[in-house]
Order: sequence, then structure tokens, then C-alpha cells
Amino acid sequence: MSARGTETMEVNHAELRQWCHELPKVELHAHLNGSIRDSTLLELVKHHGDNGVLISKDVEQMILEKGTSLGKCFELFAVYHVLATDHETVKRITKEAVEDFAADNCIYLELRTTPKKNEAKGMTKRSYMDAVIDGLKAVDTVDVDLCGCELTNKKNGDRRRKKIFVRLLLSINRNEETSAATETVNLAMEMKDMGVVGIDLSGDPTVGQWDTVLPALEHARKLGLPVTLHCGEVRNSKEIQAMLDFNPQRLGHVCLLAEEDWERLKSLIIPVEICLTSNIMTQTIPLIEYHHFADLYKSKHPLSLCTDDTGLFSTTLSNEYYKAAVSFGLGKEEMFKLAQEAVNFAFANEDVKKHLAQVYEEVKARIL
Ligand code: 6MZ
Repeated sequence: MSARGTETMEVNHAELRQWCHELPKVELHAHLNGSIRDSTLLELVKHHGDNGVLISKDVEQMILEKGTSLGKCFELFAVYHVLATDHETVKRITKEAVEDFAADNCIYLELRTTPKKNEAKGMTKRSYMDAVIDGLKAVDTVDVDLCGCELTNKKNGDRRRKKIFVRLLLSINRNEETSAATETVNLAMEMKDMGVVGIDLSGDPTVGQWDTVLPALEHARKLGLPVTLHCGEVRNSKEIQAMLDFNPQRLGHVCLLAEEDWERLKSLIIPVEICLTSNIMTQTIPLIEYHHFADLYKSKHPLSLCTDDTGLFSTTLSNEYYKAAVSFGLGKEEMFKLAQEAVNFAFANEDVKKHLAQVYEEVKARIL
């Protein structure tokens, strides 16, 4: 290939990346602790290392290998929870995560997190969530809409300032007991007027029993809280079938489904949160060419591109769109439609969806 040819390709890729950045995007699957900035993480490691809570060198090595297998992810999450589970740090990582998504032109962020107890820090599940809300209030690079009201004042009345809608999902960790999972569902209900819009089931897919969390998920359904489940990150037919039987509002990942479960997913038309980088980095899917995005997209199955853990996988939502474009040959109109349609699968109310739909209408002529 001539030097000129190489140059042209590079320019096109740079232009495509820029376009993906400018595209207004909707994020439906982002874990708070998975979205911690590297710089913040290293600062926290140093602080806790200096205080003798952990051995900095070991953690730094784990961070170097971060995200390279599902097992390593969950080892690291255990460390993140030691580093980040105090009120001030929860507030800080929430503020930073929202600012990072907004800087990436994300207009709607459904941020999920597992409410945690930390007796040593006087933390309850509720006070953990209060710290998350404090983090949202502390955002100052962008206006934040939480539960229909703006949390940040427009600087100097600047009406052109960026705005991001943030809604929260409370995650149940798969290793929780039924009572702890139910407590999380009740907390979500208690915080419905504070931007909480649903429940997620996540955590290490090799631990925990579906039957243990099912009563809490059924309780959520009775209370009218939408549910999304991490599904098929490991091969577990029985559990995958039980999840399809539950028929949640959305499913995350759906990587390792047997043929009949795959057909069932399609016939149930359950919207899927696709996390390309996450699935490749954790080696859940061996190569992006084999990713089930292609089949779901071709079948016009409802789906949305998501990051999962921006920090852990060193990605952004723009990068996920860029990856989809280069790996599956999507054009700009197709990517625009993908982003626009993700609005339909958000757990936010119709007013928010109308507002988001309007943003896409307004930006369409300029961006396409
Ligand atoms: C399953 C995941 C996950 O809740 O502490 N989490 N669960 N599969 C994944 N794919 C790699 N990525 C993140 O955020 C971190 C928690 O989210 C879940 C895990 O339970 C992890 O501990 P929060 O804010």
C-alpha cells in the first residue's frame, strides 16, 4: 500500500472516530465501580497502600492485567470495593463517571451500582446511594437532569451548556442472600423519586444461585420496577432458560446461548445490551468477527451498544460505536439509527424519551 493510501485510511478512521464522538449517545449498561478513571484508581491505590490497607505493588500489577479474563475482572472488583467504598470516594467516582460520559457526548446515562454496606465506615445501602446522589449534585462540567429536575445550575445562564439525563439502576450482586437482594429492591422503590428507575442482576456469573435471587426479582416486578439481567456470560443452560422464563425488560451480554435459547430470545424480543469490548477482552467471545451483535443486528432484534465498564476495559461509548462500524461495516445512518433507537429501551419515563427523541431530530441534519 502506498504511503498516500495509508494516510487516506488513517484520515478516514480519525474522521470516523470523531463522528462517533459527536454522535449523541444513550448508555444503558454502565457499572459505577467499573467506570473509575485509571488516574483516580492509582491515586486510591497509593493512598490505601501508604496506610497499609493493601500492597500497592500487587494491586498495580492487577491493574496492568485488568479486564483480560472474567476471573481477573472479579478479583479486581473486590479490590475496587476496598478502595472505593467510603462516602467521599463514592461521591467522587460518581461525579467523575458522569462527567466522563457527558464529555463523550452521552445524552442519557443509566448508571448502575450495587448498594453496599461498610460498617467500618458507617455505611448502609441507603447512605451509599445518598453518596451517589451527592456525586451527581457535584457534577459541574454539564447540567444533570435527575428525576425530571436539574441538579446543577446553568453557569451564567448559558443555555448552550451540555445536558445529560442520568437515571440509576440498583444492582443485586449474584452472591447476595435473598434478604439482602430484597433490601436492594425495597431501597430502589424508596428512591423512585430520586432517579432510580430499575433493578440489575450482576456479579461473578460463576457464583450464586438463580433461585436465591428470584424472589427479590419477582418482588421488583410486583412493585413495577423494570429489571435487566446479566445473562450468558458463562455457559449455564439451566440459568439462561430460567432468565428467559422470567422475561425481563432487558438482558445484558447474552453471549453463550444454545441454539434453542437463542431462538427463544429472538421470539421474546427482549432488548439486549451489547458490550463488544468487554466480551472480547474477557475472552467470553474469542474474536469480534464471531460476536452475536452481527446476527442480532441482521435479525433487527432490539439492541443497544454499551460500555459495561469504561475503566476496566479502557473504552468509551464512542469507541464501542467505532468498533461496531469497523467490525460489522455499519454506515453513519445505521449507527445514528442504532443510537436513536436505544432511547426506546431506556427505563426512563415517556417525557425523557420524548426529549431525547427531539435531540436526535435536531441533530440529524447536521450529523448525517
Ligand atoms: C457481571 C459485572 C460485570 O456495582 O460496584 N459487574 N457483573 N459481569 C460483568 N462483566 C464484566 N462488570 C461489572 O460496579 C461493579 C460491579 O458490577 C458488576 C460486579 O458485581 C462488580 O462488582 P458496582 O458499582
